[in-house]
Amino acid sequence: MTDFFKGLSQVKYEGPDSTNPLAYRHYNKDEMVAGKRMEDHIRPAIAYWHSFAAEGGDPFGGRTFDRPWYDKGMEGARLKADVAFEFFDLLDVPFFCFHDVDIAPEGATLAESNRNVREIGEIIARKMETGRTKLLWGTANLFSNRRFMAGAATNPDPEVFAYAAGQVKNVLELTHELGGENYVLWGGREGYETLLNTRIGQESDQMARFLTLVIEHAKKIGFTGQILIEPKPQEPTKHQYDYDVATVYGFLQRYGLEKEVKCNIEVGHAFLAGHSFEHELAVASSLGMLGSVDANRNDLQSGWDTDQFPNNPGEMALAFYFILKQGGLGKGGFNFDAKVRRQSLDPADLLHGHIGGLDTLARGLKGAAAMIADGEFDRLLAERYAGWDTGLGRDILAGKLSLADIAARVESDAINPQPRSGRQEYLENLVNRFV
Ligand code: XLS
Ligand code: NI
Ligand code: NI
Repeated sequence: MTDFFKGLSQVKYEGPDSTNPLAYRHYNKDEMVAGKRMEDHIRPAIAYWHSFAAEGGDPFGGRTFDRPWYDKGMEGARLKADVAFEFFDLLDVPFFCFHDVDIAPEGATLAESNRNVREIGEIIARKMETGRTKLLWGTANLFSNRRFMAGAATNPDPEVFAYAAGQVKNVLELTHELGGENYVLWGGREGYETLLNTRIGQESDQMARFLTLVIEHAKKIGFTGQILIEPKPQEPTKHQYDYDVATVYGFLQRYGLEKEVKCNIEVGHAFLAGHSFEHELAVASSLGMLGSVDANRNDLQSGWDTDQFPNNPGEMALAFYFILKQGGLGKGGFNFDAKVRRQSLDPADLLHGHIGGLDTLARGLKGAAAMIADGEFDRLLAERYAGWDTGLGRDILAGKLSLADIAARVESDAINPQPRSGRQEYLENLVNRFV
């Protein structure tokens, strides 16, 4: 045991009336909701980077946090791993996620960096054997080092592509060995700053080649997890290629990869793309692309990815509505891609952030389950589209009528459609009844 979390004990469910700030008030992992344990619905994960690698910097100032593993190389990385696994146990959360550079320091060469990652990977593997924490997903950081400033797969220099491939091979294999259920590709700096020095078509081909190589290698090593792309419209580059779910789907289809990959949808990224979170989930679900979620929220004033903890149960209820409707996230889960603010210095602040986030998810889940059990939404939706199930609507959709046939039908039957209320306010009030 380290003494980082000294004096803090495992967070337990105490119910909505509890005033203990270090207890769950809604997240009750064994509670049955819609036929499944709450933990099995949410499959929450802790992000190694935000909780243990981030230093509290912003564009105007550097490190504010003081952690005993900073600047200590491999020794620091070992201490960080000890503290991370103590944290997973304290929160009693079943999963974590990591990038290669979160767990081990980069070396002078790819070989040295990969060796460092493997060495800490061994330590993590031993912790996972004795503990209950599992790996939701692994990923490679292909954006922090200056070599990636013009992208990884989409870099004008093929040697950068090759270097990135060498990193991904290592993390994908480690993810597989640790029993990871997914492998994520967020498009770090795959995008551009100015079109004056960028060939869009060429970069798209490079990105598809890279993804194809990853898919092939995953198959070769027997990785049966999901490969996930995480859309984001901007930041760090001015324009990110994986803009949103629909853009990613178009890209995958163009290269014949749409059956191989799903999406990891992040709340704040949806918002940056000018969508709502539930929009991205609904689109992904309708395309069979909803794989996993990065849970967080953005500050609505700031216009960038602030990665704050979720705190809006209503938004999460709509999210869970679409997730429950598609029968759950399968191998996916809810990764807290969220960090405490730079003035939140204390180890306990890490607990508060995750406790609030989990309670918010729990309320959302229960709200959505109640919405579905009540049945009114489904009934009204079915009623709204009922015309398409019979007669004219069915014949149009089945392709039985030409444009001329339809026009003739309108005249012969004197069709004169009468508008019906969309009842939005009624529906919004109905949501609030359940949240
Ligand atoms: C950054 C992304 C990143 C990915 C993992 O905006 O959200 O944290 O989830 O590389
Ligand atoms: Ni993310
Ligand atoms: Ni993000």
